[in-house]
Amino acid sequence: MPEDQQWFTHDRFGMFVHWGLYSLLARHEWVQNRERIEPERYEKYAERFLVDRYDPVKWAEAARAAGMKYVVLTTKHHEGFCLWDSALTDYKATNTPAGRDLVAEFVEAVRGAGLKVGFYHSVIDWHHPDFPIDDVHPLRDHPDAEKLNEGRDIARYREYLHGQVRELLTNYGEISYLFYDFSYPDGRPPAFRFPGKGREAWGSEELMAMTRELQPGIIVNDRLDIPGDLVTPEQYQPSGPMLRDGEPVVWEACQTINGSWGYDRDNLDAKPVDLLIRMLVDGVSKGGNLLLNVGPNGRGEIDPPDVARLAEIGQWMDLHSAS
Ligand code: FUL
Repeated sequence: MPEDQQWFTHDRFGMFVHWGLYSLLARHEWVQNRERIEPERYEKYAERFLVDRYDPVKWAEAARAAGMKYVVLTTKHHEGFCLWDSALTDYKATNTPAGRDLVAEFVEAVRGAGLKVGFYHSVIDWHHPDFPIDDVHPLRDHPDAEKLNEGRDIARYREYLHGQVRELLTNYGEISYLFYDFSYPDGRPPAFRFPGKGREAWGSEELMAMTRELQPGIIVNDRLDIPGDLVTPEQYQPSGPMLRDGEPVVWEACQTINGSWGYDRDNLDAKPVDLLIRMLVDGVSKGGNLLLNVGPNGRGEIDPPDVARLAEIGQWMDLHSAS
């Protein structure tokens, strides 16, 4: 890895934060898709986005207490809602009762805690009127789906995507890490079978070049349908060092505490803390990082049991650290 990226394999442990309108619905970040909620109906949740318990200083404290060194926030998930004050859409936190740029506050808090700042950004967008309706779009079974799809122009969406990334990488100082994301629920290779998906649709080469130009030294993942700086096994622990063309490659497992990335109120599947610690140790022993997720609730608070889990991980880290 180039020198300015070496912090990543040294630090090894980061916090992933999935937070958006889906957190209000409190049952998985894919809820709009799973329940086929039409954008006009779904966007009404924005009127309830009060974030009265949002205190990113507490998030950063919880990360630091666990021994994590970087924090990665969903600036926009597949639902399309933006946590920052984008000039390119009205579908954003500033137009909700929250009334402010939540990414700006996040960046300040994380940096203030001495941690590195990372962004997650979805290249899929179920709200944008130019994003194609495919068979994993919430409108897939709409009686007029075909008609609604007419005139959707992926070039316009691509311009929006690039413009928003430009905002995120220009207006918030140094950003150390970027997790671009697409995915399909059944694990099939991303539907490059759909027009409007994949490297051409997203202008991946250009997007990657812009990312590096705006933030030299940034670490970018591999989900633009072109290689990145690392590979991102999701919700599984690789059985050994990961290879690309026979050569070891930088990798980071992203893992949930309970199987859901977004806040899932009734979920009782939290992994025990000793398992979370084993996952970290196991990954590090095989040359990987762990990006462990929390899903704050719709009011902006990380569930107290998760905060306690993170503190317990931190106790283990303290006990076993060399200095
Ligand atoms: C996936 C997404 O579809 C999930 O919702 C989550 O964000 C995970 C980290 O990446 O591909």
